[in-house]
Amino acid sequence: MGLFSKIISKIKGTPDGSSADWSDLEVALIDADLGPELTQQIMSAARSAKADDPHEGILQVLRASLSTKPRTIVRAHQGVTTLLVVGVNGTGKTTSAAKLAGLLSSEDSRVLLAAADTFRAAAVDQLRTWGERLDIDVVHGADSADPASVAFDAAQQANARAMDYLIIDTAGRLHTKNDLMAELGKVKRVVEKVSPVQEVLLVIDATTGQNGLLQAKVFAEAVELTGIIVTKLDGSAKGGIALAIEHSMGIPIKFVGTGESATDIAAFEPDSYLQGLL
Ligand SMILES: Nc1nc2c(ncn2[C@@H]2O[C@H](COP(=O)(O)OP(=O)(O)OP(=O)(O)O)[C@@H](O)[C@H]2O)c(=O)[nH]1
Ligand SMILES: [Mg+2]
Repeated sequence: MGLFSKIISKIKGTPDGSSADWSDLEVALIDADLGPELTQQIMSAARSAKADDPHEGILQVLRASLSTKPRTIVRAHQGVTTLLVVGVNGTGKTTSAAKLAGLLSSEDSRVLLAAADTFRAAAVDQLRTWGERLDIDVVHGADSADPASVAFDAAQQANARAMDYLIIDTAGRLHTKNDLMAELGKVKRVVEKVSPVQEVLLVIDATTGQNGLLQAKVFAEAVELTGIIVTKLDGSAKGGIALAIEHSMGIPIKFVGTGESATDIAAFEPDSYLQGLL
C-alpha cells in the first residue's frame, strides 16, 4: 500500500480523522514535492470529503490540476517536426533526446539528432555514442562551435533529407544565468529561419524538489515551453514537482524517463501516474 493510502485509511478509520493523521497526510504531500499551494487544495478537498472517500477527494483535486493541453508531440503540418530539449544541468536532456529519437524511430519515423550542446566536447561525444547505438545520425559542429549555428545546420540538413523529426539537444544551463537563458532564445530563433520549432521540452529531474518550479518559470520566460519531460522517476522521488508545475503553469507533462536505457521512456499517462503518486 502506498504511503498516502495508509494515511487515508487511518483517517477513514477514525470518526473525524485525528489531527495527527491529517498532519501526516500534509507532510506526505509536501514530501512528494507537490508544493504548498497544491498541498493546501488537496488537504481541504480530503477534509471535506473525509466522511465518504478522502482518496477519491484527493484524486479529484489532482485530476483537476492536470493540464488539458494535448500530451502527444505536436506535428508540423508539413515537413520536419522540430523539438528543442532544454533544462538545467544534469537533468537528463541528452539521454531523453536520445531515448525520444529511439522511440520515434522505432515507430518508423525518420529522425535526426543535433548536438547543440557545444559547451563540452564530451557532450557531443555522449550524443554521438547514443546515435551509433540507435543507428540515428547526429549533426554536430566543430569544437566549441556556436550552438545556434549547429542547430541551424541541423535544421537545413533535416529539411534536405526529408526527415520527419529533428531533436536538438542543448547545453545544461542554470536558470539564474541570464546570458545562457538568452542564448536559448537565439537557438530557437535561428532554427526558425529554416523551419518552425513545434516543441520546446523542459527536462525536469524528479528528484529536484521545489526548485523545479522556479526553473520552469525562468525557462518559460526565455522560450515558450510546450511540454515537460520528467526524468529519474525510477528513483525514490515521487515526482510531484512535475504536477506542481502543470498545476501552476499549465504546461503538460509529455514523457517520463524511468531509467538509463534507450527504452526507459514512455508517454505520460496521467491516471497511472496519479495512482503511483498516491
Ligand atoms: N535513473 C535514471 N537516470 C537517468 C534518467 N535520465 C537520465 N539519467 C541519468 O542522468 C545522468 C545525466 O543525464 P544526461 O542526459 O547526461 O543529462 P543532461 O541534462 O544532458 O546533462 P548536461 O548536458 O550536463 O546538462 C546520466 O547518468 C543519465 O544516465 C532516468 O530517467 N533515470
Ligand atoms: Mg547533456
